[in-house]
Amino acid sequence: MGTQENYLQLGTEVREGTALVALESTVISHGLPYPQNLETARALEDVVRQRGATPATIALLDGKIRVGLGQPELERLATEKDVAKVSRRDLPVVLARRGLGATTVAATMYAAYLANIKVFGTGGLGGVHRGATTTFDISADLTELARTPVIVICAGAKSILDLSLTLEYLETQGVPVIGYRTDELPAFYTSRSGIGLEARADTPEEVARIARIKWDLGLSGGIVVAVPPPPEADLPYQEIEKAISRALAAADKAGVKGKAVTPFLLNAVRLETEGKSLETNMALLKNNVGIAAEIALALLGNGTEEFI
Ligand code: PSU
Ligand code: MN
Repeated sequence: MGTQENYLQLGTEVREGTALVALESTVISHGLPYPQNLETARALEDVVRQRGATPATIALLDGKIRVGLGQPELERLATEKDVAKVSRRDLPVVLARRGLGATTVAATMYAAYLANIKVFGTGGLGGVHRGATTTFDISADLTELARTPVIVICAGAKSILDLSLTLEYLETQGVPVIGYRTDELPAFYTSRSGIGLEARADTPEEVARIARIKWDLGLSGGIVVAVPPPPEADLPYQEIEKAISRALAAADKAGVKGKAVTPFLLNAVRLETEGKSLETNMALLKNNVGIAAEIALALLGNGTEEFI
């Protein structure tokens, strides 16, 4: 791997583990409030371990991409005020200044690829923002999915985004979006979006098989596995939509731009829906990383019997 190794530091558990599951850190530093962010970061690692897989939480620290963090690093990410939000473009900049950085889906995918990790569990994906036709605000998560070979297990995306345009963009970029035990794109807090999906898988093995074939064919890039929130945490569509419109109006009024848009909206939605939405957020994260662990284990099987 040449000089890339100079910037990559794997934790002991990651070096020794199999069935690795990447976990992101932007959700810790910019997606959830303290102390639920720290509790969730720990709980997600535990869920992965309980399923027999190995968690690899990813962040930037002291000029290295750290893959597998200890408790002190998780605590710093959860509590420090000026943690950089690191997407693909920010990786070299924050490494050069040896800053503390929380990785987005895009940067976590790239780091996972460097560490040879194929599976990544998280909450929500970035996407095409509403009004992107004039703002050009399209998350780098989508272009990363087009080029980096990692399976991202998530609850779709929040409807702070234009979900139809997000799907169109992923189609253009050749990224399969697979509904996990569903035929409808989940909209993060709710299993309902009204948008149908053409691909579906009902078992981790089916997902592993699709991934194996994609990569065997030499098709570059990732795969989205979209998992609805667990039934007990599924919130009514109407309730969430109201909160999201208010959050969007607040962002518009405040003139928020660039990388600040998503954290601003996440925070505004959380304040609008206090309590319940946070519970849903934590529940779906745990559910998603558990499924990610199962997919990582399924990928270990060689799967040849399916092709005989
Ligand atoms: N959506 C969520 N929760 C999150 C994020 C998105 O519901 O925590 C985070 C993820 O890290 C994602 C990033 O990769 O925001 C996208 O930011 P942007 O839209 O600036 O690309
Ligand atoms: Mn953006």
